[in-house]
Amino acid sequence: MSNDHLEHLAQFKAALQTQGLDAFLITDAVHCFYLSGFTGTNGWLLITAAQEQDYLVTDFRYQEQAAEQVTGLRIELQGASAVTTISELAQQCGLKTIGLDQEKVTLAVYAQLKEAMPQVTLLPSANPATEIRKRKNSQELQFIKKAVEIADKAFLHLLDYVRPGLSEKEIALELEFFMRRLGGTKNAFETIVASGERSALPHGVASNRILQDGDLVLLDFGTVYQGYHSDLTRTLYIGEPDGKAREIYQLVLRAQEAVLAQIQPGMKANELDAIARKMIAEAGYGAEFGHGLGHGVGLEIHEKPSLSPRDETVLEPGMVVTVEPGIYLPRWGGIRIEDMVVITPGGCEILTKSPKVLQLHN
Ligand SMILES: [Mn+2]
Repeated sequence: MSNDHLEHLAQFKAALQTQGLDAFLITDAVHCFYLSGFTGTNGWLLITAAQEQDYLVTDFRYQEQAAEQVTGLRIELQGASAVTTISELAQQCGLKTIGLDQEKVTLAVYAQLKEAMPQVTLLPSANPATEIRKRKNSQELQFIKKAVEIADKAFLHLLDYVRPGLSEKEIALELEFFMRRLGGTKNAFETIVASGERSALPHGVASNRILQDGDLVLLDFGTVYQGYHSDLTRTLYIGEPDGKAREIYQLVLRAQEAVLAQIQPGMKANELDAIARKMIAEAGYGAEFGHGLGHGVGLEIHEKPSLSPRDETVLEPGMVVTVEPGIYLPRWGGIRIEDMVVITPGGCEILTKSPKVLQLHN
C-alpha cells in the first residue's frame, strides 16, 4: 500500500518552513499514514522543517511492518515511552520549537512532553497536513474512485434486493457484506437505512423497522479502499410515489443538479451551498434543509473543505467533495441525494454513477 507519502512529506516540510517551527509532532494514525505510509495503530512522527532526517516512533510490535511500509523516515523503536524517545530526538536534533497538532495531541501527552523537555517550546498549532490533504493527487483519486465504484455496485444490488418485509438492519447487513466482498475494507461510517417517518432523521442508522409499501427509504453508506472513503446517498419510494414525494424529490434533484452544473474552481465553498439553499428556500423548504450542502472526503469521511454557509475556502482542482442537499419533514419523511465529485480545471468530474430514481418496483 502506498499513498505517495513522500510527496506529502515534502509538501509538509515546505509548509513547516513558513511557520517558523523547527519541527512538528504528529500523534494520530490518519496523519501518520498520510505522511509516512505506516498503517500501524501506534506511530508518532517527528518531522523537521529544515533538517534532512525525519522520524517515525513506534514500538516492538510494528518493527517489521514499519520497515516494510515506511521510506524516507528513520524508524525509532520507542524506549520507556514514545514521549521519552521524542524528547531524546529533540535534543539530538537541537530543536527549540516544536509544533503540536492542536486537534489531536491530548492534554495528558502535552503535559508529559513539557515535563520531558522543559528546554523546548511546545506550540499547539494547526496541522499543515489538513490543508495539504484537501487536494488529492492522482494515486489518491484512484483509490477514491475505487471506493465510489464499490458503493455504486452495491446500490445497483440494492435496487434488486430492497423490498417490503425486510428490516432496515437486514438491508444494512446485505449492503455491508456486499461491499466487503468487492474489496472494501470497512464501512466508511455507520450505515444509514431510514424508512418511513424515520427518513426524516438525516442520520437515522438502521433499526429493526420493517419496510412497507408507501415508505420512503433513505440509504446513506460508503466503504473504504486503501484508506480512502466513499459516501453515497439515494432515496427510494416503495411502490407508487404520491404527489408530495415526487415534488420534494424533484426539488432536491434540481438543486443538486444545479450545483453539479455550476461547480468551478475559483468559487467559494459557501457559494455552492448558496445555490442549492436558495432554490430550496424559494420553494418553501429552507428550514427543512438544516445541514450543509457537502463536505470533503478522503482518508476521513468528513474533511475540509466543508460546503457550508460559513466556509469560504476557494475551490481548487483535486478537491473531492460531496454534494448532498436534503429536505426533512418530521412525521412525514426525508429525501436526500448525494454524489461525490472531484473539482477539475474545467468544472468537476462526477464520480458517483448510481442512478437517481425515486420509485422502487420490487
Ligand atoms: Mn456525506
